[in-house]
Amino acid sequence: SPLMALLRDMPKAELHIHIEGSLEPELIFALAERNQVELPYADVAALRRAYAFTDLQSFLDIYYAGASVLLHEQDFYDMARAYLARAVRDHVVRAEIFFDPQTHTARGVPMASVINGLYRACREAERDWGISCDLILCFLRHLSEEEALVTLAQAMPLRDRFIGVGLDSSELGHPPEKFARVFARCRALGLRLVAHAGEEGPPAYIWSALDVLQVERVDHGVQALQDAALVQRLARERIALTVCPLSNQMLQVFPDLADHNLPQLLEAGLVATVNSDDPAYFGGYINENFVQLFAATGMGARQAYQLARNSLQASFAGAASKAAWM
Ligand code: ES4
Ligand code: ZN
Repeated sequence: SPLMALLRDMPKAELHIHIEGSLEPELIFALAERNQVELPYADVAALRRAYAFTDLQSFLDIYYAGASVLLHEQDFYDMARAYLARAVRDHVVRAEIFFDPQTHTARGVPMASVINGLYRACREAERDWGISCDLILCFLRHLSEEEALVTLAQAMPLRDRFIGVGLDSSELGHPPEKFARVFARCRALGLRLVAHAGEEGPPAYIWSALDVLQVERVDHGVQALQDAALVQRLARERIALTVCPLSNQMLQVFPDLADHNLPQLLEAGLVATVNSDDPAYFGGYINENFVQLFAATGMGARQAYQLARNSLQASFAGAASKAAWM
């Protein structure tokens, strides 16, 4: 239909993609073979059968197991190259890519292998396909702030190879304020700041991401609608929410896409965007998120244009790039 063609073809930015969540089962098994890593699954089909999630933690356990095959700079390059090729097909003109260094440094992988592999894939994709991309380093919130500070120090020799920092992993019990000092240091370093908040967690976590961490965007943020004063704050300050519909469905935040609150977020005047989160695990890349969300909720062309415009506007690309896209 014309609407589905519009959703697929319109230029868009992807602002919420965990690169380790783009690892397809076939690539997981290929890298396991190449690196002689033993997996607790017999084959691709057995791994896929394990993708039956009940909440965020049940997903994270399998996501960290999948990432265990990444050892060398070339592995990180291959993963990011595959994602960026896929994003170009979905008419993504700008990608801001999360990575989880602590998942890898904890297994003895050097920080430089992680960042250099991802960085080379970004520069080559810009050269080969014209997509604009940058990296955002995420701290794992189930670990301590001291461990986040060590991670930041390890990344400092490569400071020019990522544009910002984020906060991800298990939300409940790990509020943003646990990371106040490390985010203050990142802010002083001129890094852009984002954090996951209000995925499973309460509106209070979104407030502290804004007030304590001073983030510029909120990842997920769908629980904001429970707090009218928070909605007013997000709308007034034009703080973008990077919403991930298929992720929310798979992790039972909105078990039925028809009940997703993205239409209400837009109606409330919020700068909502559509993103894929972990596309290899949640059943689709960014265009699949758009198509399934619109099919389920009955939104139309007006909302499609609004979401594409929001994504480009909320990106950390330079003003000249944004002007060229919009
Ligand atoms: C994640 Cl869906 C989600 N939530 C929090 N942290 C994550 N890391 C990767 N995917
Ligand atoms: Zn996420």
